[in-house]
Amino acid sequence: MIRTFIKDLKGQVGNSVRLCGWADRIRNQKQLFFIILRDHTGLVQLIHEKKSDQELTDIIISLNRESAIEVEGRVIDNPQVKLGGLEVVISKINITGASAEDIPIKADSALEHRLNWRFLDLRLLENYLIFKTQTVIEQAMREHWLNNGFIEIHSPKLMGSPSESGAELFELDYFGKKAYLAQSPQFYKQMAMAAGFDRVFEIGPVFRAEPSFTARHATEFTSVDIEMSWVNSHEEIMDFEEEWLCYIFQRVESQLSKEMRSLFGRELTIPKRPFPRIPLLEAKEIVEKSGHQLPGDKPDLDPEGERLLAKYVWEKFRHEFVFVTDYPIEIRPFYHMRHNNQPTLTKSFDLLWRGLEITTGAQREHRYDRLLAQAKEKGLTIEGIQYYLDFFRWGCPPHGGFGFGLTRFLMQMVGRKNIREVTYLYRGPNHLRP
Ligand code: AMO
Repeated sequence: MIRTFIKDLKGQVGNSVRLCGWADRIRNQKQLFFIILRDHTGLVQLIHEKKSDQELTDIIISLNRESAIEVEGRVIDNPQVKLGGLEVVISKINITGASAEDIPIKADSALEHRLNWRFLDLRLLENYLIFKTQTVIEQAMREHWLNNGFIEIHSPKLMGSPSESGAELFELDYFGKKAYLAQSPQFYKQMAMAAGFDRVFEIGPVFRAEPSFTARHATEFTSVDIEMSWVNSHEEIMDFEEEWLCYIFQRVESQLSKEMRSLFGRELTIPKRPFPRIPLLEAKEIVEKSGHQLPGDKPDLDPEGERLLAKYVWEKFRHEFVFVTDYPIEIRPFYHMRHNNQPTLTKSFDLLWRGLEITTGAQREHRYDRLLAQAKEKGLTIEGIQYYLDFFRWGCPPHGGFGFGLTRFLMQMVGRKNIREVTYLYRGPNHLRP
């Protein structure tokens, strides 16, 4: 008999079906057994009358919660059953993977404990929906890129020299030489512009040796990167990102809104264009006016500043997104292009969603002499990055792009407070297993 998914049972009333899943709950009553069966598509009530079949009764007596089972039975209408108004009368049951009696986690176990038993934690249907949402997000991203002339690249994650600054680098022994894990595909996506690929994207892992324990930092995460040629400013990159994000929202809304509402209690609002854009200098004034003193040594917004800015933007524009633009050169990498008329400011931006930074982007400096001067000014060892600087010596078009934290975006999309909850297997300073 072919397998039926629980979500499709409605169309099978009166028929015999084969179901595969986990014994979510088992209720042993005087004359009846009730089993709630779970597969990745939902939950259904199974029922067995004890005296009808002793052999079946014996099997069910031995069944532990969370065992993997295959069941055959007849689907019957029962409006009193809360789970979909139907139930399945068991005719055959096969315990294909018995579960040990003591399940090491409970629904209310602490997050750290649940992460140690991630395979069990992921069995929750809400957790499955997180990764289903991620799948739809990535599919939508790709659709939009393909409709707009992008091609996909896979750049190496083993590098002979750092891709961003020297900090946050994982170093490893590479046949007796030093190698590094890529912190970003930055240099290699720009190489595609020098190669004439025009528009590229990559979804892949990046590594940051940040000894950070916050709810929004991981040492390995999935970065979504794009780079596009023949742009005249960072404004065009922001325009592109807005359009791309709205497309993603529409796809998630049309495919998953019902499930998101019932499992996450979340209503999605498709953001309106244009998204507000505020230069960093002005953003800092807004934050300080609302009574928060920014730390003097770092010319950036701190997390509290980002939260207050989001509050201001919501009150003023009723918008959950804000682009913060024109960062000073001290806090931007050497490859960001500078404003012609204001050479201490870069043509760059961050995108915040409800106060969380999800993107960094910029127009890049593609003029060799200027790029070299900017690298020297930042104190970089030119020898190590000469291969990168060479990209700009034989005809490179003006270009720009962004890096987007997929996990952070997903966190906001599904309304979770911690990056650990939306990462399949989180990697942090204290997390290398499972
Ligand atoms: P940046 O370093 O800002 O920029 O990274 C881009 C985006 O990645 C996410 N992010 C993180 N997510 C989880 N854990 C972390 N430790 C972490 N660090 C960053 C954020 C961030 O906005 N090369 C540039 C991008 C570019 O200019 O194209 C870069 O890597 O969402």
